[in-house]
Amino acid sequence: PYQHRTNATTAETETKVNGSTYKTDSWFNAPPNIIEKIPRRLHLQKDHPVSITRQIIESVFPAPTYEYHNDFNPVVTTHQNFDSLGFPKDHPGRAKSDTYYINSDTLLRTHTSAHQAETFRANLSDGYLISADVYRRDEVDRSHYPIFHQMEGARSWDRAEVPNGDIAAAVWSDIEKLPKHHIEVQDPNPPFHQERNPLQEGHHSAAEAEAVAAHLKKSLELMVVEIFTRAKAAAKKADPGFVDEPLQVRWVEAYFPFTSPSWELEVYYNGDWLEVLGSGVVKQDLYINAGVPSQLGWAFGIGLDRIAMLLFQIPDIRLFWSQDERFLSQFRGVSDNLDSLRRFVPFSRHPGCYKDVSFWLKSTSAAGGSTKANAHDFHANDVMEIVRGVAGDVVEDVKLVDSFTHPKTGRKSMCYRINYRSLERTLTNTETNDLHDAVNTALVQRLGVEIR
Ligand code: FA5
Ligand code: MG
Repeated sequence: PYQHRTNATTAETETKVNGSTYKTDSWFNAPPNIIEKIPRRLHLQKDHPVSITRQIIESVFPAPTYEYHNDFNPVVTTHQNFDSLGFPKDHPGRAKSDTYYINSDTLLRTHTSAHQAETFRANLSDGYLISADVYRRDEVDRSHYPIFHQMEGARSWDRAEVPNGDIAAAVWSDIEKLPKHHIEVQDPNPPFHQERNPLQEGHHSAAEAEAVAAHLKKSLELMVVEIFTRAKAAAKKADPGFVDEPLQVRWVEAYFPFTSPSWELEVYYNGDWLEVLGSGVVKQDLYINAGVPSQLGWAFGIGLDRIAMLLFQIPDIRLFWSQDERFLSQFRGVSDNLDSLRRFVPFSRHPGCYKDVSFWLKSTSAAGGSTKANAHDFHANDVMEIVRGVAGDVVEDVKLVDSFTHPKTGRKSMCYRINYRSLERTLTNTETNDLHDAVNTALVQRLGVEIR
C-alpha cells in the first residue's frame, strides 16, 4: 500500500493515502510504517478491543440525539486540524517534530477535533460522536504508539428552537431526563476562572454556560460509570474474589483553544488519578464560523486505546496492531454481545533484549547547508521514529539514559536504551544485533550523528 513517487522531470513528489494521491513537499515526514497502517481503522474492526470500546461509549449517547461518524478521512488540512479551532500560528502542536505532515498544508489529523467545524456546519442532529484514528509523533513505550484512536462528542442546543430562547431552562430539562448515577464526584472548580477559563461574555449568560457545563459533566460521568461497571464485571469473571472499590472521579480545570471553560475528567485507578478525557463549553466562534450562530453547547475528546487497555487489562499498546490469533480470538463475539466482555489473558512474555546506542550530535558549526539534524534542531521524536521505522513493533520502548555536553568542544552526546521484545515470539541474538545495527546506520544517515 505504500506508494511514494518522484517525477524525474519536475522533481515533484507525491504519495498515496487510502487511494488518494497527495503532492508532497519539504514538510512531508510521514514514514512508510505509518502510512501503511492508515487503512487498518481498528475502531471499525469487528471484535477489536478499540472497536468494542467505541460501541460501549456509543451506547451511552444514543441515536437519534447523537449521530455517529466513524469514517472521516485521516488526511486533513492545517485549517481543519488547527486554524478552525483557534490554535495560534506558533502553537507547538503544529511543529514537524510533533505532527505527521503530507505537505505544508496537509497532515494526518492529530485529534478528532479536526472535524468539529465541518460537523457543526452539517448540522445533522443535536449531538454527534466521531471516532477515528489519530496520529502523533511521540515517545515509544508500552502506552504510547504513533497511531491511536479518539472519540469526539458534542451536544448543541439552538436558541431559535427553544421557547423564549431560554437555553438554560431547556438544558436543565434535558439534564432531568438523563439516567441517575451514585458515584462520588469531586468538582472543586469554580464555574469560571477569569483569566484561565472565562465565561464567553457577550455570547452566553452565566446561567446558560453553567447549565451546559452541568449537562456535559453529568453525561460524561454516566459514560465513565458505564465503562467501569463493565471493567468490574470483567474483573469479577476473571477473579471471583475481586474486591470492588467505589468508583471515584474528579473534574480538573484544563485549557483548550476551542473551549471555555474547559475541564479534564480523571478516574482513580490502580492507586493513581488517570486522565481520561478533555472537554469544555464550545467557543462560540466555532458555531459562528460554521454558519450556525444560534447554537451553543459542549464537546469532549477521549482516547479509546487507553480506555480499552484498562477495560481489557491489555498491558502493551502494540498489541492492538497484532494480527496474532492468540490476541484476536480472545475478543470474538463481543461486538455482538457486549456483556460477554472478558479480560485479556496475556500469552507468554518473551524475553527482551536491551541495547544502548550512544552518539555525538552533529556540531552546530559543521551544519552549514546540510538538511541533517544538528544539536540545535535535534528532537527526541526523530530518534523514536527512526527506531520504530527500522525495527517496527518489536521495539517495546526507547529511553534516554544519558546525555552530556563536552566541556571543551561543546559537543553534545546522548545515549538511548532500546528494549527489543517481540510480543509474539523469541528474537534470536543475530536478529536483534542486525536490527540494532540497522538502527545505528539509520541514525547516522538520517540525523548525521556520530556513533561513539
Ligand atoms: C485533545 O486531543 C482534544 N482534542 C480533546 C478535546 C475535545 C477537548 C473536545 C475539548 C473538546 P488531548 O491531547 O489531551 O486533547 O487528548 C485527549 C485524550 O486523548 C486524552 O485525555 C487521552 O485519553 C487521549 N490521549 C492523548 N494522547 C494520547 C496518547 N499518546 N496515547 C493514548 N491516548 C492519548
Ligand atoms: Mg490532555
